[in-house]
Amino acid sequence: MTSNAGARRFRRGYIRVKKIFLTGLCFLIFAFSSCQGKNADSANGGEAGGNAVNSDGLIVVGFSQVGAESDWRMANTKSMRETFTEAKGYRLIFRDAQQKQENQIAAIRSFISQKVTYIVLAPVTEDGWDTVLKEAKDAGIPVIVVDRMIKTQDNSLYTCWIGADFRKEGGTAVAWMEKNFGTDRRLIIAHLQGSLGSSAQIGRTEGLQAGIDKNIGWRVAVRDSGDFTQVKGKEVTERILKQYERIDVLYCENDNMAFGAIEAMDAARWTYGVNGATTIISFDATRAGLEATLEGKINYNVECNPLHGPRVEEIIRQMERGEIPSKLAYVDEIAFDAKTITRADIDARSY
Ligand code: GYE
Repeated sequence: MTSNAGARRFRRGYIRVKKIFLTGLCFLIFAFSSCQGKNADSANGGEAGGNAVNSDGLIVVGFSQVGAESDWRMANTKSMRETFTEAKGYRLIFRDAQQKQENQIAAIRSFISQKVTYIVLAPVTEDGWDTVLKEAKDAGIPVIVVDRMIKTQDNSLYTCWIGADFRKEGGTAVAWMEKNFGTDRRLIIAHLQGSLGSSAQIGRTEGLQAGIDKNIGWRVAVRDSGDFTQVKGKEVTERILKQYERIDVLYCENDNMAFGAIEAMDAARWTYGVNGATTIISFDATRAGLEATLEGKINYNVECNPLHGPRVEEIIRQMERGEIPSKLAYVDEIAFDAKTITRADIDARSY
């Protein structure tokens, strides 16, 4: 009996020790795994949360720029570079895509792997961004689209957009043409388009097309892309001047292509501008564009404002404060007529 009671006591003690040991083990496993979980969260959430700063305490902005194809673009790059400086608390990683979408996609992927705080994208074309922007979204990096727009079914792929109303710019040019030429007079138009598939081209072309659809006398004799550059604008115009004897309006989708067209016209002794046979309409109204307008070479120049740096910074400031910026924001713009522009208008230009 005695030995049986001793054995029972021993077994009860053994079970108690085993219970304590197992509870302790469970506790240790639980503590270890939840601790692991926390580390994993902070690796994703902390670094990819969109508000991370780098080790110097700077906000890192990866900016994928279209290229350096025009005066407008150079002014836009300058505005971004002057805004996102270390003195103001930023580190800017600038990538020039040389007008190629594949370079922009590669730039965005490198921004993601560098874990930048914000991605700023000036897209070359509207289509083809879903895959890479999904990658940015999955990494938790906000994407601010600037200047041209993107086309996507999923609006959550970008935080917001800021830029110009290109369709309205085209409409402004058409209203001026209607005022100066009337709506049913026969009007032969040559149309120099920007980079095909870019919002600036699409909107300015749609604006003109609406005028053509409405005004029976107007006809586009020729339409070709000069890719927003002076060199291509010149080449295309040279071809047009060889093919056509009469062009009433050259509708040129930016200043640099207009400069190229002017070179071609000068070489061909073709008259243009306020005293010539061909009226030139241009877009951007950069300083050089306004000089050409004041000289009477460009008849009408519709402004497109490139100073987006401070606007993008304001969006980032809002987000840093935890506010949600407006999804779409349009910049106000005006236009200049060669007959009324003054030197003071040009002096007031900062780009
Ligand atoms: O008009 C042109 C530039 O997207 C608004 O791109 C911009 C356009 C601008 O190359 O000059």
